Amino acid sequence: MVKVIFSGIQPSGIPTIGNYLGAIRQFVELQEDNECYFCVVNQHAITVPQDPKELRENTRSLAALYVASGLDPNKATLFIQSEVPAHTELSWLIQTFTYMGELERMTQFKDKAEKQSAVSSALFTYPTLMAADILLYNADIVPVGEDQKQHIELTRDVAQRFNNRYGETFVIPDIQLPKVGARIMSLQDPTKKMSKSDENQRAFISMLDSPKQIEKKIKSAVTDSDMEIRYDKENKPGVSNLLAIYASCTNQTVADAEKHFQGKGYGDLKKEVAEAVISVIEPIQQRYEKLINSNELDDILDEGAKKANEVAEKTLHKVKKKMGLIR
Ligand code: ATP
Ligand code: LTN
Repeated sequence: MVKVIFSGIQPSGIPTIGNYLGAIRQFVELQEDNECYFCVVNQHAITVPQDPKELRENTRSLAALYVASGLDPNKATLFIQSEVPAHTELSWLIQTFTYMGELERMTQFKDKAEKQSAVSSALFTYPTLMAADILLYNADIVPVGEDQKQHIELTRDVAQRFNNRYGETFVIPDIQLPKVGARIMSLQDPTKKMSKSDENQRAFISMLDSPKQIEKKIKSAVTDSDMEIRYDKENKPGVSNLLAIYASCTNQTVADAEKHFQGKGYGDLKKEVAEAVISVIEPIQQRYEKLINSNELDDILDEGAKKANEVAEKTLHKVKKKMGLIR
């Protein structure tokens, strides 16, 4: 049966290989047999300060990377969140039945708030915008990395609450995690997830890094002082992360990757991980270069926004009617 799929990535930087392996690659598979919506969630990015020029560029880059990674505008709807006003409007409505206590428990909020000198109220209500994104399209499935589990659970809770209060309206979405690559860790602190907004450039591999930069960053990745290549996240987080990246890039299990490196040293491991990453990323970069300044990209995004607006408007109208907001 055809399922409705929704997911989004923030243009808070250039996507990392974590975003690719944990999210975009699944999107490409899912578009084949499902009704898919993939969004550049720029209004999520502004929950922390952004430079307008950079935000505009990163938004375009992310859209181009979606297409360069294999998302096909004939199969999936690709669009920019701020071009579909229903998202922010539904977010407000959802806030009226989301509790402070629920939002206070969100670990992403706590992590991000800690890093800000001033915390915006939008960072706090962020999960209600995410719920709106998902619920507007009646999504059955939300493919995301493990870090987003709590937000999806909250989305389910508030959707269920609305349905109980106002009658069946929202589809209750399920999360879908990737088998390998659900959580790629920082190269500099392998107990933290790899993040495109990390201040330390060496902590992440961006999808637009050159092969030289990739080699350098992996070479300087934190490992440990013993010499054994073994998957053990507790005691060997750095080596385990490199194994997970290798396994994910070469489409094998972590156990197979472990076997492959038996008897080899950290130098070999790093060299092969870099090669594996480069061979995944290079063809994407070639397509990206052709797209980034093209009118084709604008046409794809215009068409995507048009389709998304049609679906989103319908759901929003239904919700407003049930809440007594339509004259
Ligand atoms: P930011 O640095 O701004 O917090 P981010 O790099 O963490 O951003 P998001 O835009 O929040 O990325 O996430 C986009 C998608 O990529 C989500 O589905 C998320 O789960 C997935 N993702 C992000 N980082 C990783 C990672 N290190 N490993 C696997 N998946 C990831
Ligand atoms: N919160 C997510 C990004 C995001 C998202 C969404 C993912 C915003 N809206 C809707 C899936 C569905 C993040 O920080 N990774």
